[in-house]
Amino acid sequence: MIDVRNPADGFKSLRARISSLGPLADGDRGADGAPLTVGEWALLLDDMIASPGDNTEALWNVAAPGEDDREYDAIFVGGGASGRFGSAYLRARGGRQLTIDAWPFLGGSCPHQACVPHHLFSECARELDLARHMQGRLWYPPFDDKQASILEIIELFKAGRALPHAIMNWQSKEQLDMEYIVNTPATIIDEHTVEVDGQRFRARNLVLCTGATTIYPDVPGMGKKGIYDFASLIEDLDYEPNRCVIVGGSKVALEYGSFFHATGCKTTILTRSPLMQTASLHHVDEGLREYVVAMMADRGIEILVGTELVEVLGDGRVTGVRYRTAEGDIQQIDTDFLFVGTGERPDLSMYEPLGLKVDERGFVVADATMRTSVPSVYAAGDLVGPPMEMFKARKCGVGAARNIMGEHYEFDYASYPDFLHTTYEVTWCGLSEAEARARYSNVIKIQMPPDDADPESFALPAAEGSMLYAFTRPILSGWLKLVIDADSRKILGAHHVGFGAKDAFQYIDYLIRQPQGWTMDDMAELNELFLNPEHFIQLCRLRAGQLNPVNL
Ligand code: KPC
Repeated sequence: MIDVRNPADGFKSLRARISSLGPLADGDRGADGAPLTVGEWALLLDDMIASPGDNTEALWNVAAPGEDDREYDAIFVGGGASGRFGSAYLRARGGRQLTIDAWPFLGGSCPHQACVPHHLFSECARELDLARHMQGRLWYPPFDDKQASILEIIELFKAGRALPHAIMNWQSKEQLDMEYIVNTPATIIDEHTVEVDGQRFRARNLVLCTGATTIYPDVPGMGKKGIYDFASLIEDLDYEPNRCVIVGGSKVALEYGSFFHATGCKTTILTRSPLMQTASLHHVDEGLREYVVAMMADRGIEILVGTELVEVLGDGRVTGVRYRTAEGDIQQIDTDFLFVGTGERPDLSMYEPLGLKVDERGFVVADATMRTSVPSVYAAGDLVGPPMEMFKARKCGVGAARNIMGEHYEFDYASYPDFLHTTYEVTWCGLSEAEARARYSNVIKIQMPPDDADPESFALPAAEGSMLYAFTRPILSGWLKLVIDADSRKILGAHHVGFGAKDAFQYIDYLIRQPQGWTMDDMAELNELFLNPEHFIQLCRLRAGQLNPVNL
């Protein structure tokens, strides 16, 4: 073990080792006798991630005897978004926690393999899309897609990911006052006891936060080289793919497919259900869906709906796939890269001693207080099922912490704002137009472009980040819709395609879900920062004078 709290062990000897790993900027070098800085953590973690075999010692950040001898209120098994936020909240409430992670850093898969690289890829997809579209105009050079490399972007990410990891370890220790042990797995002994790095720890409660991993379709040829999911893509890709096939119609499939294709790697998506009509996405407006899918097809992505992967071809390495079409024929695509986006499930084998109740899909059953079927055991994040989203993971962890600390707190995540990225940012909340019409008799919408416009020549929304499209090919400049109950004037749903609206949707969702609702007149009273990405404020104001509002 390495005790990162201990000045002799953690500060002094570790600092000497860190210094040997690479150069440190002056601002990153910690003073003698002071805890590790973010820069020092980054060098250490970079080395631990790159050479796990040479870095098998656990990092201990645990109170020494006499420093805090209280019983632990909770052990968080897994230090990702749920475990870290739950731990921080419990600690802030005056409790005592211990967080354990098999990786050498806290923060989980988000900064290591999931949300952070995904956002880097989506930004690349947007930039590449613009560069390709604008090539030869203004200052844009001819677009050479041979210069856009999936492998190079992944390597860029891997070279930089130790920094966010370092911030998580540093912040959790120095600012949030958490106790943790990382770089070692936890073994569950019973509902109060966990063994870590050869030592047993006992707590009033356990909070299980170990996430989920991609499930691969059970078809012949699945073990070959050249098959990746979002995690193994980061860790294992070692060649530049020439042709991509994606199996699955999940958010991950749309997002990664848009990125791969934008780099010039021709991409085909094999999906059973139409994109964005899968059970995992709720409240998707059909107009928004049609625009998103049409714009993916416009860019040349092949989307084969109603299809099923039947075999992966190749001798050791993928050379093609065979799939069944909607009509029942068997077809083949030659490819050197198969990406799996068919959803995720947790591995619960480590929890066998607990005898937890599990649902029919394989997720841990937990109630709204995050309690599992075992009274002192809570579960949080991807372990309890969809949505596999950051807000849910973090708030589940916090919910468990609040209940453990004596508050009765229920977290209902049945309704939430949602988003994905293609080459656009796509955001939505509340009801789709069809859902609103099924529930209310007098629904109007504010939409751009309107249904009767020719979107190829209707140069709006021209939202922020799509102005260049608006002035070159208006249909590419985005799409928006606000759904309103004309009788009460309450906003029922908001739907947007175009860059920059995600921030606003966090707040719009909260406001329209208030018990008293939020009206188009309330929206019209806001002060827009013009030009703004989603135009909703000024468009509501244009209609707010009408006693009986009609479509815009
Ligand atoms: C940079 C960043 O916030 C992504 S990593 C988040 C991990 S955690 O704060 O534990 O949810």
